[in-house]
Amino acid sequence: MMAQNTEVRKRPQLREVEGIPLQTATVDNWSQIQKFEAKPDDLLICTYPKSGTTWIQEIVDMIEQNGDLEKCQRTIIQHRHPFIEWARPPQPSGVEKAKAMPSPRILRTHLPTQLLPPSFWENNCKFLYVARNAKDCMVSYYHFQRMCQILPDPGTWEDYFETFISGKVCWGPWYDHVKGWWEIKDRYQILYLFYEDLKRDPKQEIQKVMKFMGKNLDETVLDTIVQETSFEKMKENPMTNRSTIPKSILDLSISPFMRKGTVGDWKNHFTVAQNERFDEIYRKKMEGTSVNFCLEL
Ligand code: PPS
Repeated sequence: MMAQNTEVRKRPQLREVEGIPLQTATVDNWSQIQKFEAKPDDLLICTYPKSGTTWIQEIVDMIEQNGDLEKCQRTIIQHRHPFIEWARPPQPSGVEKAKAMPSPRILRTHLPTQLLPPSFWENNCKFLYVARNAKDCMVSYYHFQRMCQILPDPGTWEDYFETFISGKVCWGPWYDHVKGWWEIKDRYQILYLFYEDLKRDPKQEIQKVMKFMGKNLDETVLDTIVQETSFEKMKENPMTNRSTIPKSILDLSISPFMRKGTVGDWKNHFTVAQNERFDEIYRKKMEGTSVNFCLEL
């Protein structure tokens, strides 16, 4: 019991920027992040947490490397595309890693539109956004926070349900994130994809990404990318499954990072009452937007 309490106390709390909870080191580094100098040929992968970031990163990298899996094995996925708001001193920050990277750069963020460094808009960069339905996101985020020692302890599923619906999770409310990127998608170079579409028809979605990146790959290369970026392959791949991360950061014995990779796992977690309550809140929060999500395949 004592040990459990100590563990809870060791977990960090979040701080806010413009009402959005973020990790303390990110907030401490905020002015450097806001001054980030984007370049016109940057491609920024944007996601709400647990929406398929790792998946789309591997897809983008495989496209970039023309389907050469060996080149994609050069380093773990987290090191391939600098995470611009990442800060964990004394390691180099995401901004510093991006600065050191040769162009054309592929970067990533979980930031909502209102917190993105302005130079991304000023340089009319390309944005690749992946959205996932809120219920599966919540479930995935819950299991992630159970095992991610550098985020707050999620408490019980019932506790976390309340935390998530009120948007008091790292990177803020899901609703505003997906709506924010959706509403500006026709004003900027934004390819807006859905996790559920990637599951249903990976080849078609990968083709969209390929075109967006200005690449043209053979059918056989595309087929290789579809195969190598499947959940099963990525779960076995030490470069994508987070197995090299120290237990003090990600405790994979609590929950694997590559957990289920399905659409509709929320049905194994939501009670009937939680589902009704969620749907009611969702209707209000998502009123007036045309973005639509698929909850089962
Ligand atoms: S993070 O921590 O925000 O970067 O996490 P993120 O990568 O965005 O999301 C993790 C979830 O995506 C699932 N995933 C996949 N699903 C299907 N196919 C592939 N290839 C794939 N790769 C990762 C991963 O399993 C997490 O979802 P859950 O529902 O927890 O399994």
